[in-house]
Amino acid sequence: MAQRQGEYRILHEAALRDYLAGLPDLTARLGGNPAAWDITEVGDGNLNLVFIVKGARGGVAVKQALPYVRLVGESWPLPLSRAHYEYLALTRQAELAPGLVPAVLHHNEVLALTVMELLEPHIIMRKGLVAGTQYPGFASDITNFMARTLFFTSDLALSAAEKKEGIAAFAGNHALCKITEDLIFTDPYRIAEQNRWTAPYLDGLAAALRDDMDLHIAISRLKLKFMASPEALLHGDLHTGSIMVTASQTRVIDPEFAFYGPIGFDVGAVLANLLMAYFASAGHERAPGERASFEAWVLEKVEQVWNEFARKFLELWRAGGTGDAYPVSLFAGAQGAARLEAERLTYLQRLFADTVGFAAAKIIRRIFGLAHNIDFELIEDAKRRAVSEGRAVRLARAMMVETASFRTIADVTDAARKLRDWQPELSG
Ligand code: SR1
Ligand code: MG
Repeated sequence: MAQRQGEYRILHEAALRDYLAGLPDLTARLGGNPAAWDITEVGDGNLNLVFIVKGARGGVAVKQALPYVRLVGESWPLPLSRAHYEYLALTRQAELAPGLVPAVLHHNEVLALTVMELLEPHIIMRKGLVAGTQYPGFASDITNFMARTLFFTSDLALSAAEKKEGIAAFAGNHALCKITEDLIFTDPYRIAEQNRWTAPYLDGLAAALRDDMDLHIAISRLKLKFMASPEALLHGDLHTGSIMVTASQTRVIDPEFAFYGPIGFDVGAVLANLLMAYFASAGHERAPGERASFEAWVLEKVEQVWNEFARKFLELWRAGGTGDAYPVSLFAGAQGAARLEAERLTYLQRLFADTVGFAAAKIIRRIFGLAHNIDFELIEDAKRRAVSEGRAVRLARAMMVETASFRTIADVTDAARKLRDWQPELSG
């Protein structure tokens, strides 16, 4: 399936057609005359080219890494090797969480190109959330994905050797980690050329963030945890733009930021993006209360995602905690079993605190950093957008600096609910 030949070149439509036409499995899947295939570039992410190719019989999605950050241009080079790590992660995730990631049909290391099954009629979840759509299967699917991929790549499930081989396999993806280290954990808290926010309304808040030493300590602790806690194989960018959905199906895409890091970073990403969908919702309503049931659903999902994840992770640990951490031989007998169970709950409580902190970091970066999200960006009226963003930042600051005051996920949703109609002080 994986191929290594020739030299890297960017494949635009004609070159891509020729390339695919030379791959018998794919031409069979697409069907018809290659000259008649419909090829459209649909990439709206920050880094890559993405094509949808449709033939007489079927379709495929093609992703090619560019040697630079698409959002910024050639002035920001980025290694093509990210396509290799994405391929590796997709392959591992498919083994651990079958049916929850797109099937890889072909991969070419040199071209940094991966051909995947076409997810149709799935849409990017973030777009659905902006439209106010509810996804009944989402919490169950995403918690299966996270519990299984995170537990089975951790020291709780693996031998020390297997775990270290996993870390080594992804250690070269450090350029992508560096993006996260800069854009999430550093730049929003200092003057950085690429920062932006809803000016002038959030000018005061942006300045306050730069002077807030409690926040700087909290974000730096989280940054260290991100850099120095290889707990499990993370997706690494698990926002609602990396999830495709229908009413009944969920697929996790785009794991090019994959590496061994702290489990709470992935779980926090999902919660942060649901919380942003919640706060953005007020900016999308055309009449007061119009999206009340959607907003209630989103907060219910915030609770379910944490509670279901924790339950499933614990179940996997109880049933299969045969990794080299917590050796079974140290917890023999009824007393050992009871102490180990208490320790599992302590572990989950620590993981919850990490998750709350990382979720906060993910919110703040989308409001003051380089890469924003359409939840807020599609609120046309800048003042209304700033109000929604200001509420989200208020919650995020509390989650990051007063993390210990959030003991349960209901503490998070209660705080979010109380901020629904709070009026932030705006500049300008
Ligand atoms: C320069 S890349 C900006 C962001 O896009 C990706 O989706 C990641 O979230 C990254 O931080
Ligand atoms: Mg992406």
